[in-house]
Amino acid sequence: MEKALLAGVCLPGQKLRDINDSLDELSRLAETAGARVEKRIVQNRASIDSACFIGRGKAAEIAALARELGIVSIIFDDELKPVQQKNLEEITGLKIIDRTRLILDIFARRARSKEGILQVERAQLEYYLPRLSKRGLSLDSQAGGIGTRRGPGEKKLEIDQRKIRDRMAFLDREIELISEHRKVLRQKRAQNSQALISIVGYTNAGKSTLLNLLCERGEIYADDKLFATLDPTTRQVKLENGRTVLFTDTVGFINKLPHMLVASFKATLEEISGANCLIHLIDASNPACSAQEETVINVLKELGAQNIPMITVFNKADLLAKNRLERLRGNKAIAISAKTGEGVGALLKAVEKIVTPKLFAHTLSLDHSESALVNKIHSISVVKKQEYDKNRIRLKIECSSEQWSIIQSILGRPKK
Ligand SMILES: Nc1nc2c(ncn2[C@@H]2O[C@H](COP(=O)(O)OP(=O)(O)OP(=O)(O)O)[C@@H](O)[C@H]2O)c(=O)[nH]1
Ligand SMILES: [Mg+2]
Repeated sequence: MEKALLAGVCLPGQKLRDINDSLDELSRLAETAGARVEKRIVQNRASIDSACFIGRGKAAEIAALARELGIVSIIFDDELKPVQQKNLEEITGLKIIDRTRLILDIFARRARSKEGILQVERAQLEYYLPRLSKRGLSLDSQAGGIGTRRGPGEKKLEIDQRKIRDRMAFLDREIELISEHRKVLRQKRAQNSQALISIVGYTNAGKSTLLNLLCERGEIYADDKLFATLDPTTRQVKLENGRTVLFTDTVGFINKLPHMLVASFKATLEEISGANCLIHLIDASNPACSAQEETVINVLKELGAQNIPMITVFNKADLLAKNRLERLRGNKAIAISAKTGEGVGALLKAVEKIVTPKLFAHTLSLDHSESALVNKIHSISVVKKQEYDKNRIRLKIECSSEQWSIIQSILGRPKK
């Protein structure tokens, strides 16, 4: 494993505790990418140095220390400007990686679907483009991430500026097609009155674990890793009232989420902005959970999803002290454990309340020649009573106004 040093800056008004929480997270990101963190350094500064991010002297000091400890890369907790990165490389002679690059590399390793791979590549190219030297992108800086193992989303990127621009335009068109396709799927679901519930939250909050629990299949990849999930997964779940709804688990958010990822993951993130209801899952056992909650709310605003009905859910209740759990529940919060299933019934009730449309009672009287339609009516509405007499099949049903229109069109005429 390659050794790395983490570097952060503490500006006036910032709390050292928050900087340390952020470095803890950076450390997990670095480990996920395959590095071993040997040391962290935080510099107190009045402002960011426009040329080197940290002071030039500090950079030289870090380089000397790194050499002594056999460290090969310095990872900065913020996105560096291209010029800062270049200057730091020159001063230290070491690999300079920033938070954005680290996250992009992890995304590239995790991407499995065509959609994920295209979107990651689009974000990577946007990151690399302003970092190209006149000579073109040096292969060094392209291979300059942590480790050498390549994932399916990681490929050798184009090195010519013009070619990169062409490729980005091509990717934009492909992503637009995926986005259109997803839109059609969402419209179809809406026509079938199937509600879409999107599980959102900070990375590692337990979103995939919850979806596994809900669909009782246990096949969705969940792991104690950051960005375990990139591709959205949708599963049908039957609520207690018999209604079938769809739950989607999608990519998690993180503090300082690179803007190019939000932009290029458009197709994936529309599963959130097109949902009927959001479950905001919070890892209540994480000491930084309030800051994480705020980050998620801000990203949701960026996606234009702030007005979708949202249920806030505190997860990992099994790890919480009893008094904390009692306090949460005393405040009427929904606290669950996606691991043990505790509290999940209350969550499903809350979902049911939001997504269940107003139902109306109707009576249908069908001819025996129309008996083939009875199964269809069952699949669309809740059949309360079904009777056969000599001449007719009589049904008492409950359904929404949209479902009633569908039933009427199936029967080919208004039928009372
Ligand atoms: N103790 C405990 N662990 C949990 C619970 N829910 C999830 N976990 C663990 O938390 C880790 C992350 O879970 P995931 O379901 O992969 O989290 P995620 O939100 O999908 O994460 P990303 O896909 O990375 O965004 C895993 O190790 C889970 O086993 C819970 O209720 N209690
Ligand atoms: Mg996941």
